[in-house]
Amino acid sequence: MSFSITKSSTISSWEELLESARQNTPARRVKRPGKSPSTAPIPSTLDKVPPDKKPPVLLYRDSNSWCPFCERVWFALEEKGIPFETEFIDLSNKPKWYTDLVPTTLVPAAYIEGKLVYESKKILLELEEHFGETLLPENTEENAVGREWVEDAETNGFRDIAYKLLRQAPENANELAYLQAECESKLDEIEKILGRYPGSYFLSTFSLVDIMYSPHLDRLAANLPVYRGYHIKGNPRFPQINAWFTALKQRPAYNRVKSDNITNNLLLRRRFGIEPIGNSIPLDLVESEFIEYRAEAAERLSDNREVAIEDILKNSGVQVLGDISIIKEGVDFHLRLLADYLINGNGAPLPGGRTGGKESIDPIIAATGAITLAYVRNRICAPRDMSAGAATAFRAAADKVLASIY
Ligand SMILES: N[C@@H](CCC(=O)N[C@@H](CS)C(=O)NCC(=O)O)C(=O)O
Repeated sequence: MSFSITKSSTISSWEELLESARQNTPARRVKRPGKSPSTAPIPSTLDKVPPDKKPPVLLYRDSNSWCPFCERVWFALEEKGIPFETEFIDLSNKPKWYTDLVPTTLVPAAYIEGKLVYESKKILLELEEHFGETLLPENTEENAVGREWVEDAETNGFRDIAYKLLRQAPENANELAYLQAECESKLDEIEKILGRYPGSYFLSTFSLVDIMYSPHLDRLAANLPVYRGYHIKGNPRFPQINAWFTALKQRPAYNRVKSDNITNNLLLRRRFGIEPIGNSIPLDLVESEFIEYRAEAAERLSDNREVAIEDILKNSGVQVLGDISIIKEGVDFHLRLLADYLINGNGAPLPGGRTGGKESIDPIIAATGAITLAYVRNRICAPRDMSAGAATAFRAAADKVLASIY
C-alpha cells in the first residue's frame, strides 16, 4: 500500500521549525545520544564557570527526574545560582559504584566542593554552609525558626499520612475517612505556620522551608483530586497554602524544576499502581498559550525528533498499521504538524487548513497521527524532557491537533 500525505508541503521543515522555536525561547538542553534521559537541562548558571574549571557541585539524581528529594536540591541550586553538573542514576538498576559510594544508596547525593553529602535536607544545609545563607533569614531568631521548620518538614509525619491516604484501597471507606481527616489536620498545621510571618512564604522571605515542602505539596495537590477526589487548590479551608502556591509560581527557578500535574499523576499510577477515581485536573489553558512555553515545547520536539520518532515506532503500537517506512513518514508528518501548531497555531486554523471535513487524509495516516499524538501527549515528563509550562503547552497542542484528525 502506498499513499501520499496531502498538504505536507505547506508545513515547515524541521530545520525551519527549530529556527523559529529558538527565536522565541532561550531554553536549551544538551543531547545525550544513546543515553537515558536523552537530554539534560543546562543549569542557568553554568556560564559562570570558566571553560577549564569544573562546577563546584556535582549532583547525583534519578534519571527520570521524578524524585521529589532531588527536586529540592535542584531548586536550591537554581535559587542560589550555584553552577553544577548532574549525573543521572537509573534507580531500577543502580550502578555498583554508586551503591558503594553512598551508604543509603538513595538519591540525591552530591559532591559539594569535593565533599560527599547525601540526604536532601543535609545537602540543602551544606549548600548554605558553603555558598552563604541566602535561603535562611539573616535575623538570628527567624534563622533558628527556619532551621527548626526544616527539621519539622522531615519529621512531622505529613508526608507519610499523605502517601498513606493516596495508597489506601478505596474499598476501605472507614480507613479512608480517617486518613483524610488526618491529612487535613496536617494541612491545617501547615496552614497555621504559613500564617506566622508576613507574606506568602513560610518565613518572611522565600527560604529552605519552602523548598522542603514544595515538591511534596505539589505532588499531593496534583494527585489527591485524581486518586481521592479531594482538592487542596481552590479549597477555602487552605487560603494560606493556596497563596503560597501562587507566590511560588512567580519564581523562575521553581518553574524550571517543578513537574506538571500529569507527570505527577502518571508517576503515581506507575509507581504504586493506584487507579484514578476522577479525571486529571484540566490543563492550564492560559499557561499553555504562553509563546515561551509553546516555543520551548516546539524546540524540544524539533531538536530531539529522532529519539522521539524512534520511541514512537518502537513503543506506541503504531508499527502494526503497515509498511514501516510509510508509518515513519506519517509519524514524522504529525510531529511536524504539532511543532508547527505550537509555534504558529495560537487560535489560528491548523497548519495546511486541516480542520477536518472532506479534505481528510488517508485513514491509515490519520490513524498513525492519532496514535502518535495520543502517545506523545502522555509520554513526555516534566522536568525530564522540558519544563512543566512547556509540557502543559505540548499536551494542550497535542489535544488540539489530535481533535482535528477525527
Ligand atoms: N530521605 C532521603 C530520601 C531519598 C529517597 O527516598 N530517594 C528515592 C527516590 S525518590 C530513592 O533513591 N529510591 C531508590 C531506592 O529506594 O532504591 C532524602 O531526603 O534524600
